[in-house]
Amino acid sequence: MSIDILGIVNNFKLEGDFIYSEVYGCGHINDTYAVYFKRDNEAPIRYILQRINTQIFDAKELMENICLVTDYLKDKIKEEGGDPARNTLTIIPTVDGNLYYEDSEHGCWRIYKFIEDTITYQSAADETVSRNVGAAFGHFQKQLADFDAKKLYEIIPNFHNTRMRFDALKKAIDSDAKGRAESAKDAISFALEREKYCDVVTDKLGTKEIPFRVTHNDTKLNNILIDPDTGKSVCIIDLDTVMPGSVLYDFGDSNRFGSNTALEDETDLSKVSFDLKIFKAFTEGFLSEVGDILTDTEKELLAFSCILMTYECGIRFLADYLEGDVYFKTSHDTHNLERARNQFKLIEDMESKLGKMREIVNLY
Ligand code: ADP
Ligand code: GN1
Ligand code: MG
Repeated sequence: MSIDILGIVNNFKLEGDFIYSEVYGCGHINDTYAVYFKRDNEAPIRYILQRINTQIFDAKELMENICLVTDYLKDKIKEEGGDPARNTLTIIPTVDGNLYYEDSEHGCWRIYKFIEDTITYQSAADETVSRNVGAAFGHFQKQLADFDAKKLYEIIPNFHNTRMRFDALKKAIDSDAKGRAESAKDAISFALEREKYCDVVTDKLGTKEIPFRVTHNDTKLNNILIDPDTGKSVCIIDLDTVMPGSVLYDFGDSNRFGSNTALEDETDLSKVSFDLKIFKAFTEGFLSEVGDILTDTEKELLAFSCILMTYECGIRFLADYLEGDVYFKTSHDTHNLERARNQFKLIEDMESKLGKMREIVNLY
């Protein structure tokens, strides 16, 4: 079914006349487009248009969260002498003043200012970028330290509850709805053998040995826009999952993706490995911002958190494969299985490097 982009963008307060749109970016969740507008005597302008994935998110709650967080961040950025129009997302309201537009088929659409002159990476960048990204995610943590988490909806409850992700995987294996379990035997055994990882962080959150903080929860490297000239972070995007969580989720998830020498869906597993130099640079940047805030228990678990978040993501891909690709966007039938195998290869490599990873954390 073709989408009437013009009919959608006409509902927003935008400058100029619509020219065309293109599918944009590599996100797994929302449908993202760049939409181009021409203006009199000025260069054309583009915006980011997204159809919110309403199978996953309640659009109203989601956009209220993002509005609160970006308003808060804009004040912080101003205080710091930054550029609030570039250093965080800007929601463009609808002509009726709403945060999103709902079409006649209940599709929910939002528009952000397009942050120009930036790039995203899809796997390990260089050490300078990694250090900067670590510092940027650490700084984000600091900026939100005093944000009142009670104001936020828990937009996806138990998002990083690895035990619940594990139980969901077991259910998917048992029901084997698409008859795919046989083809994923290797990945299933790998996941089941590592059940011991599930409760390490959630147990400590439960006993308050680890504090809840306001965290991003989806810190993969393509959720940060980088200045191609300086390699510095311009903007942390994809604020959909900002909610209370553990700092270990943000640290671990960022390294899951950003310290992988290969793409997340690389099928040549000989290319998949955990790059200790990139990890070291990230850790240095991250701890330069939050080293004095984190508790000893959090610091002790930083290295392990990379394994945990890779494990959690791997079992989510695997469960989605078994359930018939109902959650993550895929381009072919075995895509989620390939992603799961990729994450599991990365875990094997991290397991053999965990001692070194801990030594690196201790340096900072
Ligand atoms: P998803 O939730 O599907 O991952 P994202 O919000 O991360 O969607 O957006 C997908 C991609 O679109 C990003 O990785 C980035 O490349 C691009 N993008 C998103 N928002 C902006 C923006 N405001 N300016 C420039 N690029 C953006
Ligand atoms: C999704 O939205 P995106 O593509 O940045 C997912 C993350 C996974 C990631 C794996 C809301 O992130 O949790 O770690 O894919 N986001 C959501 O690449 O589920
Ligand atoms: Mg994203």
